[in-house]
Amino acid sequence: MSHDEFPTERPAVVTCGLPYANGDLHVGHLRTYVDGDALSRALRRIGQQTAFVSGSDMHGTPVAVNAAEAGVEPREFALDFHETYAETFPQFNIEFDNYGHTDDAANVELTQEFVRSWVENDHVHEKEIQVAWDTEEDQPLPDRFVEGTCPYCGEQARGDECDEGCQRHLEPGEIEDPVSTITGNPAEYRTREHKFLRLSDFQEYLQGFLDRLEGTDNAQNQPREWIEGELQDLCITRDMDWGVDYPDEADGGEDLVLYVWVDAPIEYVASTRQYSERVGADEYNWEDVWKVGGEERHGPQWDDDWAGESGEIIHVIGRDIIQHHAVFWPAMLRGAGYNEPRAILATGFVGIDGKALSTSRNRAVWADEYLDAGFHPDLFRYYIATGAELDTDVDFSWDRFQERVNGELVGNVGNFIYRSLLFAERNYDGTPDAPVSDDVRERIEDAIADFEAAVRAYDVRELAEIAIELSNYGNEYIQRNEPWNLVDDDPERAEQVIRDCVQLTKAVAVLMQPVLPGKAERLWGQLGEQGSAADVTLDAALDAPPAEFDEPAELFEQVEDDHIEALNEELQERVESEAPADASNGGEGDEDADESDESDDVDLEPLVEERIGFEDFEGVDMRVGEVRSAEAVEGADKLLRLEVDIGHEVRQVVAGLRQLHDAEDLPGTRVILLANMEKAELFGVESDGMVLAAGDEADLLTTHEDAPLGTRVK
Ligand code: B3M
Ligand code: ZN
Repeated sequence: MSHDEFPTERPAVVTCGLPYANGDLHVGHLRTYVDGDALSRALRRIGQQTAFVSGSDMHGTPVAVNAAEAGVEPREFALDFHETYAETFPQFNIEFDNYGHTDDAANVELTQEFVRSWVENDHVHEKEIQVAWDTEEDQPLPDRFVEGTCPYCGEQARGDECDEGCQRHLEPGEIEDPVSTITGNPAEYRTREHKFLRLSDFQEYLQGFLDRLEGTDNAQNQPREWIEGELQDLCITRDMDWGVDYPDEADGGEDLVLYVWVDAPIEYVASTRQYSERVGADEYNWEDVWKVGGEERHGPQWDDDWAGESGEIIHVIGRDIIQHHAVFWPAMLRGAGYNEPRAILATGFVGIDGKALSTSRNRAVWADEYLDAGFHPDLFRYYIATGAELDTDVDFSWDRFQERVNGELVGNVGNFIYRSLLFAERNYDGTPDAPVSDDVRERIEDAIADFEAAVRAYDVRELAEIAIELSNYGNEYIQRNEPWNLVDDDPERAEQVIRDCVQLTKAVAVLMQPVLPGKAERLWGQLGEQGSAADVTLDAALDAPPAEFDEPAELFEQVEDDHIEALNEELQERVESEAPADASNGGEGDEDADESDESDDVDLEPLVEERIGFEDFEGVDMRVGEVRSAEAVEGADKLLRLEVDIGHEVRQVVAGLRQLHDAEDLPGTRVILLANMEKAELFGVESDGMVLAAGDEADLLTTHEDAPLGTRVK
């Protein structure tokens, strides 16, 4: 079965991944919200009833760890950030219909209801598992309180996620060589009883779900691999105080809270419900979106009757949390008789000046910093929305920002609009009384059709570019027709040309609104339109503009060189002031917004005390090699696939170097390869050996003379 084309008869909800309320927002966070906001506005524009919701993620160790570091109670700590976020988003014209948080009563109650449903439907069971424990502090170490080695790829990982390596979710007890992040001591594993959601109950269902799922390819394809084998149970409880209590009625578990990834996505539902309750179910009914109509169905098969009964759920998330949204979440919904997501859009990360954004290195552009610089929020929105395909990384640099604003917004759109409206106002006091030419009408109709197609394809970049292309056409049109030369010689023709230009301007306003809502509103006013540009649908692009309007002002301002120089210097100084040996944070920075940036000391790993014999060392076969080729591993933002020549043969190796080395620079580099490493498979690619590198920056080991390829290292 396939989904109906937008706009459908049923309401839609667009949600954005909930930011952990644990640190300042930066441009990396903002990407998801800009895309989500633009998409929800665009859906409304094509006539789809749409709510746009999110909220702050208040629970879990991401908040608890940082609150403890700050010496503040988690609730107080998280609420503070929640309030800041709620104020910051609108300053970027990111306007949620509801922005809640996971610790409010609405979400706590709904979460407990979900869990009770799973228990009633027999999807929950109890199991004894090994839980990491800090013996010095005598406390359990859930999730981010423990770090160690990922059992799947061997990279350094957090207790519940392999954030530096293969990006897998890790279950409690899985991480190897666990170390407490509280004391730095090796952690011990102790037996504890926990609750599990039996994901294997949903295995078959999930296969079908992924076939139906729309959105970005990564969200559909990556999970296929994860659900190939039998699905592991999901541990839904933690030994912590901070979180939503495991519901008492659901037998036992009194001292347990729910895993943060249980109550977090449920906030999507709770937030929609809050919106619905505020505006009234007649205007927007959350149950029409989230609940499956008729009696509950829990069979493993998708039931075609479901189609048409529930609304359209669209999740916009960072691409590091696909597994949670495309595997765990649909199972959670299904297990409680709720509707499933129609689409998941997993956005790429934001880099800074060609490198990964890293808050611990202060290589970040902060939301406040952008706003303090005095730039209009729409400029950032435009840059981010059009900087790359939605699922691909975007690099942010102030230089490129200036170039794009000045070239595309000031030079193209601003120029066309200003010329057209000024000419119209000076000569006709507004829109001249002439019909729109067929060519221009058709060009606008095409733009409308393209816009609809882009929304249906969830292509935010494309839908942002349609207005720009139309304005480009407008510039060429005005240039070609030279109305300034026609006013005296052929006044009728001049009127016609300017009428076309004003119509094109109006169409640009209508089409650019999802990405540039503030600027569209202002342009709406300049056109003498009544009401808000946010309230019209696409047809307005072809409606006649008002006969009269005032003299326009420039819509966009040039970004000046000295401004950009100052911002570049500031960023440079900040990055340099950070100790280079500080821990790296990977690319997304979504959850590490406040990792310590105080430490100036090089954090050396302690020496291993246990000595090994020469025979042990002899068992390690290290060879001189040379990289022949390097390319990204699809779907893994940290991994490169290398071909390394080691004299005897060329080995294929998967290495976590992607964020740290440019793939183009690697061919020709001499490296040391651990040749008798066990083979492993990462993201479906076999790795036959391991390239040796030092530290978090993956400083590659090499030789300094010209030992032939394949020489053994001893
Ligand atoms: N709070 C942030 C992240 O992992 C996390 C998202 C929850 S979405 C339900 O990006
Ligand atoms: Zn891993």
